[in-house]
Amino acid sequence: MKKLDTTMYFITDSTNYSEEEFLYRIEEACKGGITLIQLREKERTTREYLCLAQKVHDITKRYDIPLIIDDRVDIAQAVDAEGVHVGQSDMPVDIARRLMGNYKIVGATTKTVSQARKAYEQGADYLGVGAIYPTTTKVKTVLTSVDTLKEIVRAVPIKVNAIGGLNKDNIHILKNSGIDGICAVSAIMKAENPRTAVSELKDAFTALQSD
Ligand code: TZP
Ligand code: MG
Repeated sequence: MKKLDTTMYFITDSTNYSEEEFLYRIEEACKGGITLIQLREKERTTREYLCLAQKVHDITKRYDIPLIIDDRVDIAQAVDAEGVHVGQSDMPVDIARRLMGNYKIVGATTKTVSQARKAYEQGADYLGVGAIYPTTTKVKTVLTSVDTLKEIVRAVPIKVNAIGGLNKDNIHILKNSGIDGICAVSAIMKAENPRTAVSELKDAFTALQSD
């Protein structure tokens, strides 16, 4: 596995976009400087998910940005994606790790310290923790406090990203939390200009880390 950089992790949502517009936005986000991308599809058939994953991977490979597939180890393997992301109701991390092998990225969603420790022990490379703020993205989730996020950061030696309602104007609450990066869907996906949105969000996160 290449060195994992979760600093600016873009999670996609193709809802309400034509395929052409969706792929264009992904390419723009790549140009803006995302460091990791997750294809997250909840409504598609296996065939549709697979075809879209192939097209997305064709783009991300050109920019050397690792592609993570949400929920589906089989799709990740079928398109030789760089990794898979599993939630608490998906494939358990240890099984995902066994199926994906040691050279692929396995990420997990965790909302408590015990879930985080377990995911780490089972072989996760990074954790997504949230939702920090209420989100407009379709997801079954509850809010996670910044205090819990900080406890998780201290509890595991792997990368921890915050997720949920994050944008350039509200990530200041993550200052001194020790996180490695931020995950964003809407702030990039729904932006008028995804490329600019990425670079602004990335700048805001870098500023947070430095001052
Ligand atoms: N898990 C917790 S919140 C969330 C997921 C997948 C969605 C985040 O989307 P947004 O638009 O960045 O709030
Ligand atoms: Mg999932």
